[in-house]
Amino acid sequence: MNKSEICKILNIEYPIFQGGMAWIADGKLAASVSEAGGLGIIAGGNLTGDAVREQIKIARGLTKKPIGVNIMLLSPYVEEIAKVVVEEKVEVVTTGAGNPSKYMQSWKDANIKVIPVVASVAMAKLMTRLGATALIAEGGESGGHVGELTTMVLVPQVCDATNLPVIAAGGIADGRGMAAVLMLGACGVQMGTRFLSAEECTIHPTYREKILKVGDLCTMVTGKRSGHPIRSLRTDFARNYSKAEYGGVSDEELEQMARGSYREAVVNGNLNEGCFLCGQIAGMVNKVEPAKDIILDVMQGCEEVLKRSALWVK
Ligand code: TUI
Repeated sequence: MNKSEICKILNIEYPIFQGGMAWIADGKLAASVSEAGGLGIIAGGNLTGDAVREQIKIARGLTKKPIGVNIMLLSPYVEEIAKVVVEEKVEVVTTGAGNPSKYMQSWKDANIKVIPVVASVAMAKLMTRLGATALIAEGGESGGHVGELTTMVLVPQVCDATNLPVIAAGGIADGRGMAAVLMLGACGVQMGTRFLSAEECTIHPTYREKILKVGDLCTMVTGKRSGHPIRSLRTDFARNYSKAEYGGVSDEELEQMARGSYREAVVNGNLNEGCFLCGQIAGMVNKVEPAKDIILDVMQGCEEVLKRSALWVK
């Protein structure tokens, strides 16, 4: 395949980002993706600034290639992480779950390439105006915090609203998905759920087994009442949370149920108290393999369908 514009801007080989999955995307996973030619991204999640710094150092010990840090804007440690990425001279910052406006100038001053996740055209326009390097347009098929729109409708509208390179995310796990979003105007993809099956991804065996086994209807969205909708596996925990949400349980009790639930899933594989974040595409993730093989499989699959696509025209 020809080189994507985002590869030239970021100095990477393949236009594939690994999503900054909270509690999951550590320095080891990020380094393996970057080393394989994609962009590995360390999840800031709810880590402290120093914990993020430690993961950056781990990644730097494993690869010389560019790496990214995702800053989850609802984190209580967002201010310290915003400084750590500058001090550690991280090449790329992605943001999620909010508006990163107040940090953009300081990152740009440090020559960091800033690539916010947007879930609406309005946010895409604002980020373009504030000098973002590129945008990640993430549809609600993704795992974790989701916006209103699907990838299919968000990506072309974001592409029309900006002159920046657009990376598509949400519901993409193979070459067909990648080819499809290239048709919508994107120049690359971000995948989270597919990388849950990477050999280098450290999650509890129960989490891993679920991802490999589940089918098309495996996820649900909870948390709409709190204003922070979250897509996760349809487990007993998610069903109970949903019942509580619509059954008049107090905000405090709901908060108590959710507290620590991402970590509980990733570290302890606890199906009763853990929230297993997962995208709708998990039904297509069936095999554990090195991050490198995942990237090559998606690139080869994409090239194959793009070549065949010429058959549609006279
Ligand atoms: O951020 C994600 N996915 C996530 S974050 C997360 S941890 C979390 N903890 C507590 C509450 C909520 C989440 C788990 N998964 N994806 C990127 C993403 N960003 N998806 C949607 C958005 C988004 C939504 C609204 C980005 C900007 C935005 O702007 C709203 C505004 O106007 O401030």
